[in-house]
Amino acid sequence: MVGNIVQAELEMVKALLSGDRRVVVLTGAGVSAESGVPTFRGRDGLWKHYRAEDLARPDAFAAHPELVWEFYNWRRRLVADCRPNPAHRALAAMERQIRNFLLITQNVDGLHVRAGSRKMVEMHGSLWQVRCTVCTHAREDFSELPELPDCPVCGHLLRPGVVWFGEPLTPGVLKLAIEQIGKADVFLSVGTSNMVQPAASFYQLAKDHGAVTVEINAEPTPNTGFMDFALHGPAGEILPELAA
Ligand code: BV8
Ligand code: ZN
Repeated sequence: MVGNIVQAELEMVKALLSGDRRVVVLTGAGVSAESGVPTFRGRDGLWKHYRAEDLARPDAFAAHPELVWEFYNWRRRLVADCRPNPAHRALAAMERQIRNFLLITQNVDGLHVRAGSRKMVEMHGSLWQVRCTVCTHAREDFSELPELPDCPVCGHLLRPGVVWFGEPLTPGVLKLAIEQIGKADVFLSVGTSNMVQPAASFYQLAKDHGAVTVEINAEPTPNTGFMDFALHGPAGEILPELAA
């Protein structure tokens, strides 16, 4: 029993994750909450009196590059001290147990990789990526970067290697997500408020294809009513029950 979730529901969802079914999992910030990473829209907010949506934007970076970089450097330092939690580890275990498995994460904290997930896509990029605002220079960089770094190739400003609001997703990433979700037998949405597009509409792609849809979240979201199962509680407690 997890919280007030009916054991029978847990067992039914667990049974779906066996055999040769194609499973796609979408995760959001709620999966990292138990690692101490602040969510976007939760009570703890993300940073002082700013909303992430006001800083995670190209126009904010163009107007105040140092301020936006401070926001990302602060998050890099915060996340560097966080550890994957049982939710991340359960998803890495699922990947080993289920032959046809793909994890699509909205998160940029890199905790799924650190937990051992490999069959995955970071659809919004990563805090640990930096790329040039002008040339094609891009790199993974785990070092302390207190100042906004310059490009070692062309000297222009670097930027965080994430997808900002108002920016398109990397075409290949979106194509892979749509392809794989369109073939899924089971679609799990875990730890996301389903407020950000296109991720918030992925469940519909799965449903249209006849997949069974499952929401695992601390609280209901706008998609809850459309899902076949809704398991509300901490991902760090529910996912290990499904991966056991
Ligand atoms: C796009 C990287 C099109 C940055 C992120 C005007 C112009 C253009 C586009 C738009 C527009 N108006 C709206 C849009 C679409 C826009 C959008 O959706 N806006 C929203 C705010 C309305 N989307 C975009 O702009 C996307 N691009 O549409 O491109 C296009 C095409 C061509 C040309 C130009 C444009 C790009 C969106 C990507 C934005 N970048 N991140 C950064 O991180 O700094 S999104 C950001 O939000 C994070 O990645 C985060 O993951 C994501 C979603 O949030 P959640 O993960 O759901 O987190 P949240 O806090 O909301 O919820 C957490 C949940 O967990 C809660 O429900 C909570 O209850 C639960 N929870 C908490 N603890 C637990 C738990 N659950 C389980 N266990 C727990 N312990
Ligand atoms: Zn450059």
